[in-house]
Amino acid sequence: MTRDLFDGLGAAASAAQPGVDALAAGAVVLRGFAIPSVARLLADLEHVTAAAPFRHMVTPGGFRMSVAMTNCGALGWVSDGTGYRYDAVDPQSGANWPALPASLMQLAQDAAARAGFDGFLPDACLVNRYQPGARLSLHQDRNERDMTAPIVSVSLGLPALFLFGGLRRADTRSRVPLGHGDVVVWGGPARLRYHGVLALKDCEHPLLGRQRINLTLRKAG
Ligand code: MD3
Ligand code: FE
Repeated sequence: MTRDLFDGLGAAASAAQPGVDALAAGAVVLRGFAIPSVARLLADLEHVTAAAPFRHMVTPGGFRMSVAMTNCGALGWVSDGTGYRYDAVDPQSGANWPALPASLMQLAQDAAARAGFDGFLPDACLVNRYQPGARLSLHQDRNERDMTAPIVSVSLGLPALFLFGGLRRADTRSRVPLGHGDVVVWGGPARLRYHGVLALKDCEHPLLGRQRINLTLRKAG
């Protein structure tokens, strides 16, 4: 049973570890893993958002996303009327995206290794900001070139209910609470599962106020 839950992950994840929840094959929640790094992460994020402010992108279908986004790293995720893509240039400034802060790179590599993915080298970090009512509808992340690399996500601020589906859009979804400091590694057989985020409840977080920030580190290129 335990073996099945961790299929596709390395030996490191198979050992029972405190604060580590297996969501499904290939998906591991590291509860509170980012807590020791939060102060540094937030300071580094200030620089990122000063250079590349949060904005509401538009879907290819013409809808304004309720989640505000920006990016750091060599590549950034962009959505506009022409579709979704990774681009080295922020279309709003015409400049390259700000560099991936070392603190974020280190955290992502440590988390990936803990889940059994040694040698994770992300080149893109999508930064999502949820204010009360913001949500992310069910989708797959499939614009990245190398599907053998995991995605590492870091949640900060207000808690959210994450929707975790299957490989088909119509598959049943479970709801997973993700709170401040939680880090999730999604790889192997979980990499292409449908997922989304329910509308953020209006609460106040002691450090971040009325928002949730989610960082997703990816190997996009
Ligand atoms: C499961 N972000 O940016 S992070 C996204 O909380 C995205 O902002 C959500 O989905 C957020 O694309 C969820 C968790 C996540 C990220 C990528 C995944 C879960 C995933 C890829 C495959 C399966
Ligand atoms: Fe996603």
